[in-house]
Formats: sequence, C-alpha cells, structure tokens
Amino acid sequence: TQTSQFEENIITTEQVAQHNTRESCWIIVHGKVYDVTEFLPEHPGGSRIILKYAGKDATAEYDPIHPPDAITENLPPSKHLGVVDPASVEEKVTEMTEEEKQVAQRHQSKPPLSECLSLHDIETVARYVMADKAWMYYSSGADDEMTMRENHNAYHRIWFRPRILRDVTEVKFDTKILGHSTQMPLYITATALGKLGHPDGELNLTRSAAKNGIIQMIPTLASCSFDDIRGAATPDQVQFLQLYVNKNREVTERIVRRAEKSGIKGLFVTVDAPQLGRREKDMRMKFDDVGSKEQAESGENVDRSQGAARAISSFIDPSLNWNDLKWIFSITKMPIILKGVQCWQDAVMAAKSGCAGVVLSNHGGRQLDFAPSGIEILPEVMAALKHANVDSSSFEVYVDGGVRRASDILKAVALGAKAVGIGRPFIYAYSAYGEAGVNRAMDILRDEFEMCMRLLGARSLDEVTPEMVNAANLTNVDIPRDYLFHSNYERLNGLHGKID
Ligand code: PPY
Repeated sequence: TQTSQFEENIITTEQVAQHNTRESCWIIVHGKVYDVTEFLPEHPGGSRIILKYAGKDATAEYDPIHPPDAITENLPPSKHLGVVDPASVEEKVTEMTEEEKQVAQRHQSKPPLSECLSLHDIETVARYVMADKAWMYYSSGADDEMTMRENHNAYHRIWFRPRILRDVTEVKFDTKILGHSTQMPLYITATALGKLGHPDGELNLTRSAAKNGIIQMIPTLASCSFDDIRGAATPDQVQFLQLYVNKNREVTERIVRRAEKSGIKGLFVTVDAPQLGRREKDMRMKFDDVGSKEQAESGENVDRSQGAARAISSFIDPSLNWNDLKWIFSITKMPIILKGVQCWQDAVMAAKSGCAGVVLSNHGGRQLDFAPSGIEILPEVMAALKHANVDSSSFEVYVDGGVRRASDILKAVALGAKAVGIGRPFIYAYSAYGEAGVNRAMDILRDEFEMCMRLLGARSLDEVTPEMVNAANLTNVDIPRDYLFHSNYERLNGLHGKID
C-alpha cells in the first residue's frame, strides 16, 4: 500500500536540507517528509511562509494553525516522500525564545484561578499571560473596533424590571437548543486557531462542555482535527459544526457528510465573512512574522498588507448566496442555521428558506465595523418573525457577541433569544488556565444565573419574558466608551502595575 512504501522510505535531514528552494521545496512535518514544490502557489497562506521552512522542519510553525491532517488532505500521496531518519536528526536542546520565557514567567506569577470572580477577570489574566501573537489574533476586531466594543456595551442599555415576592427557593435555567438539552441557555461558539492559546486547543472546550452539560460548536478552522474533537467528546455529548463554504464545493460536501455521519446535530453556516475583515492588531503581528524588511524589499510578490488570517481565508467562497441554500439542504439532513444575520429582513428570509434558526451576530466585531450588535437587533427580528407568522417552536434565534455575564444572557432570553453563543471568554479561559479555566468560567456563569434568576423573580427561563426588561434605550447607540472595568476597575490582586 501507499502507506507501507511511504514508511519504508527513510530520508536524512541532510537530504531534506538540499531541497530548500522554490524550484525544489521539501519540508518536514511531524517526522515526515513532503515535497511541497507544486503546492507552493496553492498554499492559502502564501508561498513565502512555507519557503521560510524549505529544507527544514516546519512542525512548530505548522501545528497551531493547521489541523494535523491538513497536509495529508491537500497533498497527493506521491508527494509524501517518506520518514525522517531519526539518526540524522540533530538533538537540539530547543532553546526557548525570549517571548516563550516571558510567557512562562507570567504564567508563574498569574493570580490563582480562584481569584477570578468574573469573565472580565479571566480575560485580564489572559491578556497578561498570553503571547502577543495569540492575544492579538483572538482579541482583535475590525477597523476601529467600534462594533466589537458595542457588542458588550449594548447590554448596558438594557435594564431589568425585576419582580418581587415570588417564591424563588428553586430556580432552574436549563433549556433546549435545537431540541438538545443544555444546562444554561448558552453554547460555546466557534473560534479559529485554538492552539494559539494552549497546546490542547479546542479539546479544552470539548472536555469542559461535557462536564458542564453545554453544547460546543466545532469550528471549520480548528487547530485540532475534527476527528480529535469528536473523539474527545463523551458518547452522548452534543456538538454542532460551524461551516465556511469552500470555493471547492466538493470539500464542503465532504466536511458536511462526515459531520452528519459522525453525529453532529446542527450546521451553523457562517454568512458574514465573504471576505475577512481588517483586524489591524493581528495584521501588524503577522507583518513582522513574514520576514525581514530586506526580504520585503527584495521584490518578492507577496501582499504583506493582508496578514496570515486574511490570506488563509481565500478558500471562503464570496459568491455564496441564497440559492446555494438549496444545495446545502440537499447534502444533509442536519438542521441548518445561518450564523451572522444582521437585520430582520435576512432573518425572515432564513425562516422562509427552511433554516432551523439564525444567529444574530457580527462575528465578534471582526468583520464589518459599525454592523449592529446582535442584541440590538433582536427585538426587531422577533417582531418581524412574529409578523411573518414564523413559528418560534420550529425556528430559533440566537445571539452572540459581547456576552460576559449571566445578566447579559437573561436580557437576550427576555427579548426572545433561545440561547447565546460565547466565544472569546472561553478561549481566554483556557489560554490562561487550561481546561480548569473553562470550568471556572462555567461555574461563574452558573452562580451568576442562580443569583440573577432569584433577584429577577424568575423560577425558570419561561418566566424570563420581555416585560422583565426595559429595552427602550437599546437602539440609542452611544459612541462606544470605556466602562468601569476599563478604567477605574480594581484589578485582581497581584496584577497591579504589571499591565496598564
Ligand atoms: C476569524 O478569525 O474571525 C475567523 O473566523 C477565522 C478565520 C481565520 C482565518 C481565515 C478565515 C477565517
């Protein structure tokens, strides 16, 4: 078989080192040798980044940004040359880079997890400990980051109308999402490149989701492979899949069929990213990464303004349109949800087209700056769906972006959302504290839910109704300002003076 031939072919690192040019480019990934010469122009991240590793071991660069099977999926077997001769591998004591040392030191001096009392606290620690590249990729928003800040600030314009003197001894806040039980009205939404923050990447989320009875949406661009993430789930654990539709529809069809076969319970098609937004913090990091200034001026034809995230987005099909939905319905029986709906007209169209729901989302403020926050358009979406006679039991509305508190979630539920998606807070949690951080974030939210439900006078989510909130000022958008936790917020013990 192909594999056994491949395994028999032993290649030394000296041999690999000779193929270090554009004309003949071999690289080593996970101890295997690949000829990527012909693949260079097709690499979604550009040829330059591969050429940096021509003739060398690229595993360390490859790992956080590719699922393990990306290379075998994309290179024909004839380009899988063999395995590296272990005797030829120089035992290098891998020197930690200056940044790695600093990150390790900051992990030593971070506060104990028990000192984190809110999701904001966890985010503060993540910002403190994380390597710049990871922090900038996760935290960045598009352009002036107005939408990103608005996402959370919009929740501040909704106030409660609590009820008193109800027996709130027992409060429950479990519900169902697409018919599947969840312990809280939230799910872990998809975020890309999970290993930038922690070596176990998305598996931290899978494990915590299992322990906490929460549903995880698996990203198309996870760092861990789909099979690894499914493999880490418990037998009954419900997972959804987020989907970027590929220009090559066969790739998408394969992903969708594999997902359905493996038991994925819902397909969330991302519709707000025909092109990736400009996240300047991230772009700036990648700019330094692609090589020296001299290289840049040497005339190689690389668009350095893009940044790697934008470059690798070239597989996403900008021609995707409403007519393609029929095709998606034809290849799967999984419920289809559109993720990234930003006005009521599109929500109504999604319902009329046969979708099972929509996520009112602006992609965490990473796409169109000045797109409204999901929570802000929720009331008009609910009103329009009602007007269009859409049955709320067969069409669910979710909101994501800026959710940091159970009180935020209850505001969304009061206004008609079935659940909310939470992304960044959970990846910050594992970047700072591993799986324990995610578990802590879940504990905090549970605790906040219990308190908020009692103080609101609601014993179950059915009792969290539109009358329980005053959203009259919701659409009075203020220029996003910094709030308490950005300026005079008392930082965690131990962080004073270390970050501004
Ligand atoms: C994002 O960064 O917001 C994403 O959705 C992930 C992504 C990353 C790189 C290319 C395309 C999408």
